[in-house]
Amino acid sequence: MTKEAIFTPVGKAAEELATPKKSGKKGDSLYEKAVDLPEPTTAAPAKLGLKKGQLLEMFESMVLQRRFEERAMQMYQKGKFGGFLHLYIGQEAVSTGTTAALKDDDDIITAYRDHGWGLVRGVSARQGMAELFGKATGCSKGKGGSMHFANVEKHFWGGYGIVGGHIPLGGGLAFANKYKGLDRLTTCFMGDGAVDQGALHETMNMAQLWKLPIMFIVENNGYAMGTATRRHSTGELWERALGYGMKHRVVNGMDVLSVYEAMKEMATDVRKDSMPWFVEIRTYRYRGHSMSDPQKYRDKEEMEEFQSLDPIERLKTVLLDKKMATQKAIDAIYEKVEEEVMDAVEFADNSPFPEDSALYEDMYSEPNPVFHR
Ligand SMILES: Cc1ncc(C[n+]2csc(CCOP(=O)(O)OP(=O)(O)O)c2C)c(N)n1
Ligand SMILES: [Mg+2]
Repeated sequence: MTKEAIFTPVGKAAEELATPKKSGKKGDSLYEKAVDLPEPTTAAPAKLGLKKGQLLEMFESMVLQRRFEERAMQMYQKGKFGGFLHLYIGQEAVSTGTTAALKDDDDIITAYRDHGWGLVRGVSARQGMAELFGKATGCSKGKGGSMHFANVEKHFWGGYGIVGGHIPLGGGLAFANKYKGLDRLTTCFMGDGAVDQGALHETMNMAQLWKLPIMFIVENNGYAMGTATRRHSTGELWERALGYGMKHRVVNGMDVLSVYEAMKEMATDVRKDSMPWFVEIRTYRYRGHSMSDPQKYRDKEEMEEFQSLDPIERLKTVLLDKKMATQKAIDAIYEKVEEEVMDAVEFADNSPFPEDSALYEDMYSEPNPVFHR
C-alpha cells in the first residue's frame, strides 16, 4: 500500500475530517467568533455592594497583572529566562472578579496560565518575577517557574502543566473541606482544552454524587494552543453539566463586574447547598499560546474586536464616568504599578539561583516517607 493510501481519508471522510479553513472576514459564511460573549451585567457597582475602594483595588490588581506580564515578556525576549511562558493578558477580569467575590480562605486551583492567579492571591510581583527567573526567592523557590506559581498559605494551590491533570486535585480539596466540616469552597479553573479530558468527567461525577462544595470553571478563551474551541469540542462547553444534572452558568469574562456578580451568587449558593456548579466564563487571550506561537490561526480583526472590549479599559470607564476616580488618580495607579514591576525585575535579577542541594528538598510532604528510605 502506498503512503498516500494509508494517510489520505477516502470519499466523504476526506471532506468531513478536513481542517476547516477560516476566512476571518465578517459576513463570510466561514467566519466564526472565537467566543460569543453573553451580555454583561447591567447592575451598577453599588447595587453589587462594591464600594469605591474595592473598585480601585480591582483596577490596580488588573493593571498589575497586565504590566507584570508585559515586562515578563520583555525579560524573556532579553534571554533572562527560558522555558514556557503562557501569558494571561486579556483574561484579568476572571482572576480579579473571582477573588473579590470569594472569601480569602476559599481554595483556588488552576492550570499553567497562572501568573494572574498568583498575583491576586498574595504572590508579590517580586516573588512572581523571581520565580520566572528561576531564582531561590521565587514563590516556588525558583523550582516551579512560569507554570507553577503557588501560595498555599493563601489557599492558592497552584498552576499545573498537564491539561486537566489538576482537576481531581480540585475535587480532593473540596472533599477535604466537606469531610472536615469547613465552610470553604473550591474553585477549580481550567482552559477550554480540558473540557473533554476524562479527569474532568470522573471528578464531576463524584462531585455531584458526593455533593461537594466545588465550582468547575472553564476559562474559555477561544483556543487550545492553535485550535479554536469550536474545532476541538463538540456542542457548547456548558452543556457538559447536563449529563451530571449539575447547575451551570455562562459568564462574560471581559467584564470584571459580571464575573464578580456571578461568582458571588454561585459562591453563596454552594455554601448554602453544598452542590457543585459547572461554569463557562468566556474570555479572550491577546497573546499567543506561549512565546513561540506564530498565531496563524487567527486574524487581526478578531483581535481588535476583543481588544475593544478590554476589561481594564472597561473598568476605567466606569470609574471615570461615575466620578469614583480622576484621570490623575488613574495615572498615579499606572505609575505605582510600573515602579512595583520594575522593582520586581531588579529584585529577580539580583537574586541567587537555588543551591544544588535544594533539588532534593520539597519533594515529599514528609521528610522520610517509607517509600523513600
Ligand atoms: C494531557 C496533555 N495533553 C496535551 C498537552 C499539551 N498542551 C499544553 S497546553 C495545551 C492547550 C490547552 O488549552 P486550554 O486548556 O484551552 O488552555 P489555554 O492555553 O487556552 O489557557 C495543550 C494541548 C498537555 N500539556 N497535557
Ligand atoms: Mg483555551
